[in-house]
Amino acid sequence: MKVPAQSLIQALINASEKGALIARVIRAESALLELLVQEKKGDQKNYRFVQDFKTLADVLVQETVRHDLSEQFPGIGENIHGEESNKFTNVLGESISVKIMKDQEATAQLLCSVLDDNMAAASMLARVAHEQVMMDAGPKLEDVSVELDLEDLGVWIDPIDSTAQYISGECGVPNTSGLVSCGLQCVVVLLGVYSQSSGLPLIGVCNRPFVETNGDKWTGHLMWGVALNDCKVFSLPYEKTNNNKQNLAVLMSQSEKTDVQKKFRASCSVDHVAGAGYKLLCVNQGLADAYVLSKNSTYMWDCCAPHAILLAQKGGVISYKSLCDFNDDPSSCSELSLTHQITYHYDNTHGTESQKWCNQEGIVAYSSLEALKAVILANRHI
Ligand code: 2IP
Ligand code: CA
Repeated sequence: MKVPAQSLIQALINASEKGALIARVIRAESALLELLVQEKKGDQKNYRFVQDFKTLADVLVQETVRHDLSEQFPGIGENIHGEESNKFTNVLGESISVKIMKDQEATAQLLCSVLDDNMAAASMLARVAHEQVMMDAGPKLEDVSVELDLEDLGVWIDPIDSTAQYISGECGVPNTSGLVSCGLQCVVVLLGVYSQSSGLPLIGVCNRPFVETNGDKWTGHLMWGVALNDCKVFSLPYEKTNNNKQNLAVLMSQSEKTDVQKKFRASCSVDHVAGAGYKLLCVNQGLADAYVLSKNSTYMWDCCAPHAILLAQKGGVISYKSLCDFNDDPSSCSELSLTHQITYHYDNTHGTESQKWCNQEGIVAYSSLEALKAVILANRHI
């Protein structure tokens, strides 16, 4: 069945905004947040963290998106993959699958059993999950006139990227380039649509629930993009905001290998900010030219949405390995960009459950071919 890309983008935007609302409501009630945090166990553990958290916020956002998209696009639900499993174990040791029920009352009842009979909290969450949310996509949406084959679509959701920042709840401070190194501002709800046949990302919606605060309430910001054959559209006019930097502005994880950091520092300005999604989004927004990660610590749900926006901007995401393997003249990197984009449809079957879906060979996100060329040169620096 063919569906207009315009209506799918609008539905994704609305769903991401509902996710952002849930994230804000839970954060506003700190006692509730503490109540909701459960430690990840076994296979679901992201090995880099001593403690990793699975929050009800994550699961609730993911299941709300699944529910809302499925209502409008029947059948898409089976092809929606999220970072989280929707299974929760309550204090009585009962295993409960969190899902959005047919009405608010039924959802509240279900959540109540996860929340140790705290009906007040359950009702509050159920109310937001069933709210009608409509968000303006901006004038660029009218430029999207293509249709999509619904059966070919898959969706990756990262309900709350930068979970650690979300839980610690600090308010970060932007530096002079506009980058926020840590804090709630690094949290992003990521919804990415890809083609099951090509594996390439098609649509991305990145919603930051916490951008500005008056000390009491937070407001957010959203960016979307679509890259479908000749239809390449994104929500913001692309303004390169790091013009004051003479060197290539590269983002890296705090935990990036020291030799890789050293190599890039020799010719680039290197910054650390939290969150894989936020780092990618900073490249989308022109706050950085590239994000380089040599390790396998990002996942498909982290990258799919901002990757689609980068493709709309004529940038992209390739693996760090393919960057290192590229021996040709850097000015011919358009071929590399054309043939080596990261794809989202195959798992790494040998890994544990969470390692299956990681970007095994690292990633390099770049805002343009010129940025990719500069990254290739910087990476060759001895
Ligand atoms: C994490 C989160 C981390 C990131 C890691 C992601 O996702 O974005 O911040 O590490 O790669 O998988 P780093 O900040 O070092 O780049 P989540 O918070 O959803 O587990
Ligand atoms: Ca993540």
